[in-house]
Amino acid sequence: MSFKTVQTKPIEGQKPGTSGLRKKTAVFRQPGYLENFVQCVFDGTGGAQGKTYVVGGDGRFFNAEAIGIIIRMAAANGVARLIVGQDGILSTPAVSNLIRKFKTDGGIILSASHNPGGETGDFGVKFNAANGGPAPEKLTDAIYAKTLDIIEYRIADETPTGINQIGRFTMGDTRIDVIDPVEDYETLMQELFDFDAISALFSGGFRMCFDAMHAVTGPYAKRILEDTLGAPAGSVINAVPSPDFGGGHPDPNPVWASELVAIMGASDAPDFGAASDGDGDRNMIMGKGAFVSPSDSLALLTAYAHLAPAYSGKLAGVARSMPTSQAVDLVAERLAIPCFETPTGWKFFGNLLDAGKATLCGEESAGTGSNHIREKDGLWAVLLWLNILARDGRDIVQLRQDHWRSFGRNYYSRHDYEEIPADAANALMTAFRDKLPALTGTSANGMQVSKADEFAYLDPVDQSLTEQQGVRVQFTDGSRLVLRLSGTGTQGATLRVYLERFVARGGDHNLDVQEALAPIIQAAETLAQITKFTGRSSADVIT
Ligand code: G16
Repeated sequence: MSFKTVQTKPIEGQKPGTSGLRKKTAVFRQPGYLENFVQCVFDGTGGAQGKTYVVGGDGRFFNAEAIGIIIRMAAANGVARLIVGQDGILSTPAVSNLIRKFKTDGGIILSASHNPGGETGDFGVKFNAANGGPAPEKLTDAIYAKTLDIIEYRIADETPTGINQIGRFTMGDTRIDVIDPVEDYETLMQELFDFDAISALFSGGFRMCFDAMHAVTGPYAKRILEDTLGAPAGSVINAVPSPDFGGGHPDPNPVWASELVAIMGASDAPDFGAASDGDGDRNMIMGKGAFVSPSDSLALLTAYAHLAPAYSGKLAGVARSMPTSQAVDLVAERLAIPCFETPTGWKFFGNLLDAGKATLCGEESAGTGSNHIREKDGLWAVLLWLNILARDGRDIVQLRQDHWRSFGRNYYSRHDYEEIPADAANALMTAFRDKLPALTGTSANGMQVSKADEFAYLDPVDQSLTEQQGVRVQFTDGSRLVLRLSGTGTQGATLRVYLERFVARGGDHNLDVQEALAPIIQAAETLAQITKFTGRSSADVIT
């Protein structure tokens, strides 16, 4: 086994965003691009000598090649042991679990999550720390700093050939364990949930459809839902992962998961529908003809989590990202538990989970999870829902209706303006930010502004301060408007407009969502002048 040191130069733009480094696949395939970044991950986290890492990805185009490069670099950098999913496949939640279970020094995940894959799609690399969670900002800052003055990387000459078979091989002093990607994850799920109750639900005739969107959860869902729990064969659709996700966009929302939406809208729809994304950390939940918004799902899961064995005691607390609707706040208040509001990005939940301050966390962007790992977890959310439905007995649509009757409904939607020029997006945000101090007390589209500010987060555990995390306008009737720029896009800028309107108990909870939100949509246009700055008269994606 021979290793070499390759001279290199800094490559511009290797700054990790909301969730790792995401770029066009073609950018990652440029000579030295991946190698530079991986060397900086090793160097920026204190060196790789003697360490143990988990490595896996969502199977998108370039996954296998990238895993090969990472194994060669790990061997040349003196890594003691790598745990790699067979064929280089591991879902993001599975990586988080393996890091924690085997107490490794961290893990490298190859994915651009819900972004499309393929030669012309996106690719990504994310480092997760020893707690199993996405690297916190101090680590990503240290990695980025290394990318600015890197001069060389180390790599083995030989390409590993053993990752397609479960077993063990070595490269130099590095031991590589190739494992079944599903086994340890399934064991964890069995510890958390009442599998007997869910099996009984299926044997009683309950039907579901899980859309794996040609992405990584296919093998996980098939094994757990169909083989172990007894869901009828065919309950999991699009179950074979493909390098370009079957040409689709593996983002589980009503726009991109249109096949599931059609199935759940048919007259013979199954009782329950769900989907997950490219790397398996997001989820979408549906009942017959009904989309359960991620914010409502978080609120309902918080209200009924006690029906699952792992959450039968009192929850320590709950956390949501700032733009997520305030529906869960109402549940937390009734349960008398704290509710934390964090910036967008799962990494901000890590400290709260590690400190035992929160048990459940969730985001409007289809992420829900708990203290079982340090990532959001798509299949976990599906299993928690199944556990609740099995124990409660009500149908999911009825359960949600009863919830609104008891707590009121937070109508919610997100409008995305994609691939707008970065200059225009920044100008819009700057102009809006400048208006904030004068907004309180004024009215927009007939609604009174009670508060207008830019969200900054003081982490209650390590006291770190994160600023400029979204501009928000609160109205006196409980409605809310939030604007921020996405940190996960790979082309231009994406403006996200988050809209929320609260209708209290006794009000009409069955309005069309966009109609219910019309006054706030109009207020967003008046205050932020979206059409003027972006040249767009409507959003590209409305979820
Ligand atoms: C990532 C983060 C999430 C975040 C989402 C959207 O998800 O892990 O915490 O909510 O991006 O971020 P943005 O609004 O900045 O695009 P994923 O599933 O893409 O890893």
